[in-house]
Amino acid sequence: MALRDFFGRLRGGSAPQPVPEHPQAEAPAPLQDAPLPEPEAPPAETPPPEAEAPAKTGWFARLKAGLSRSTAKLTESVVSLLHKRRLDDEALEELEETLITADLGVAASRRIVEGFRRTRFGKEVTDEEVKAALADEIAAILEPVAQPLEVIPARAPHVVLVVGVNGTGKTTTIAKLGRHYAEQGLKVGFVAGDTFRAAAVEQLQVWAGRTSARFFAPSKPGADAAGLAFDALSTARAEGLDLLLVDTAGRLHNKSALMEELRKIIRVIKRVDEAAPHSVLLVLDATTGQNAVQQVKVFKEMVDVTGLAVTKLDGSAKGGVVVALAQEFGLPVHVVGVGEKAEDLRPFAARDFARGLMGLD
Ligand SMILES: Nc1nc2c(ncn2[C@@H]2O[C@H](COP(=O)(O)OP(=O)(O)OP(=O)(O)O)[C@@H](O)[C@H]2O)c(=O)[nH]1
Ligand SMILES: [Mg+2]
Repeated sequence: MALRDFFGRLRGGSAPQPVPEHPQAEAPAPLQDAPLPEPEAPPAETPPPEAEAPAKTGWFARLKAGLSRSTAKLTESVVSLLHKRRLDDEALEELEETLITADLGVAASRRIVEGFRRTRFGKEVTDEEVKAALADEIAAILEPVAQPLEVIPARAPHVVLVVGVNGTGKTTTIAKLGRHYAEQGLKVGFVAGDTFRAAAVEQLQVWAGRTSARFFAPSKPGADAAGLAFDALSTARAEGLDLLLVDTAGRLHNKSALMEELRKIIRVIKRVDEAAPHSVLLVLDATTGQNAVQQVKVFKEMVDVTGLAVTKLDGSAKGGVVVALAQEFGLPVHVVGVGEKAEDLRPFAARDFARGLMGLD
């Protein structure tokens, strides 16, 4: 499988360039004040034929390392629960409770256990079998939602509105996506729609500089975000940008104010392009566990969310929530974040994720 190009299909534009990874160059300092990785070595013109293998290993190792806390919590309890034990009703009930405790959600946990019951009931299973069978059940839930973000440059530009509560990783995700698509040769623009906080505008501006993205800043702090988005999209059209990523404020003083602001942005950009925004990406922080489920409900009421990005799967013991999200909403999960470096934002691969969650290779 080509791991490099499943970030997003590009349609209607020039063919996507391969984006070689540089596992050997992954030592940027942790992001602090200026949350930026050092620019990496430019992509090699012709990746060596063996480049695929290290890339896969590098990414999967990072995913597994990122998920390790979730994995430890989940697999240890599952294995100790079922070790040398026949799979009877009581064992399966306990398994269901364990999965719920690991943030997989009630519906998904039930579904996984039912699948497990069909194939294994009454049997004694080895630890490895348990993990592999659970990973298969989890992958079956995740597969339908593992869909790349589809960017169509012919939309000139494809507009992605990025929403989510504050601190989930919206700005960082915009920066990482922007860099990825810029490396593929797209002309990218960032809109600093979180206009109230000067620091938020600066953060995005720094990223724009590093990514050579066109940057659209508010005229003054607290300027109308919708007006800014309107101007940015008009200019982006005139300048022939391919992709416009619009940042938004995570928190206004209350929910209805936030809803009003987001709806106004959408209303206003539709005056420039009726089909925009082409994607509404909701960014969720995995460390919040079940709270992420609640956030999807709230944002779905506000705007037409088209897909999810789940960040901070590293350092979270709550990676299982991705399974709950998939089961409950069926929304595409486009990308996952397993660290602060640019290459730590990755396409969501169902099987890798399911196996990583169960601690399998
Ligand atoms: N460990 C880890 N940190 C992340 C990840 N994604 C984002 N972060 C960090 O989370 C913090 C918040 O990220 P931002 O991108 O500023 O979040 P935001 O949603 O824009 O926040 P507001 O603008 O305050 O609403 C930053 O310190 C990021 O570096 C990730 O996948 N893993
Ligand atoms: Mg932000």
